[in-house]
Amino acid sequence: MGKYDEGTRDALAASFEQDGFVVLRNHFSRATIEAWRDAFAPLLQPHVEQAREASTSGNRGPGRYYVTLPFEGGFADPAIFCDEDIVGIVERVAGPDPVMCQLATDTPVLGSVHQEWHRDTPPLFDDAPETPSFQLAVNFPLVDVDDSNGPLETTRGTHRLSRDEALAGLEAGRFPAERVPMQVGDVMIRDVRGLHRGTPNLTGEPRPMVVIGYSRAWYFRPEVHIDVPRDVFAALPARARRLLRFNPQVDETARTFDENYRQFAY
Ligand SMILES: O=C(O)CCC(=O)C(=O)O
Repeated sequence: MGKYDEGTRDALAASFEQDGFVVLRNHFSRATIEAWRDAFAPLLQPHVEQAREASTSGNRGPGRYYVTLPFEGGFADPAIFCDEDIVGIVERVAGPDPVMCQLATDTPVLGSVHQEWHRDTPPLFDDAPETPSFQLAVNFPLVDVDDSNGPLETTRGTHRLSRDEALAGLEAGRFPAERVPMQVGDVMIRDVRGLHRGTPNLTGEPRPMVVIGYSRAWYFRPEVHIDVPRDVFAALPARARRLLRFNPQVDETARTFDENYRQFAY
């Protein structure tokens, strides 16, 4: 049981088709997301310390951290990654039987700057940018996000254009930049080809944004994966297990500080 009926999911998918993203307001409970925030804080800290020791700041550009989440505890809750409304919309825009391929966070801290405008993936086929969606990101913040702490800045309708066309349209004002403030509990579903960028976090508090990646049934992204502990996998409902089918199963999750998903901007 989701929150939305089939007609509402159809309407949200239609809005996605047009804009390249859709925001579900107040979708998850604040208590659930605050538990994620509390579990996330100790995972970020070693990355910040490692960067400080190396006299840098950020593993994803200045003041910006990409941190993979271990697939365990609340982070492996099928009520989140297998949410019926979210998967219902993902299936409408990226086809039936999708694959979940990524569970991570993007966190700008004080000292972060504007990213370059970018998309997260190249087109599926050279010179054919208008293909239907094949790679989606589901984003939700672990803190309230407003102009002060680095809201995502995006554009509407650039997800099925070439990079050059999208950038020219942005420059000419045809696709105006739009900041997306989000409250804890809000969820954004976006085509990763939409032109977007991170903005600076001007506060002393990190701004973690979860990213769950979903791909078309046949699309495999070797640059990301989720280590799924066998015992966690075995306890999941069938639909959740199916979503995770391309991921390796492991005895236990690794705590690695070597984030190797570095090539993310196209
Ligand atoms: O965290 C954000 O607001 C955007 C991050 C982003 O677009 C990226 O790192 O690719």
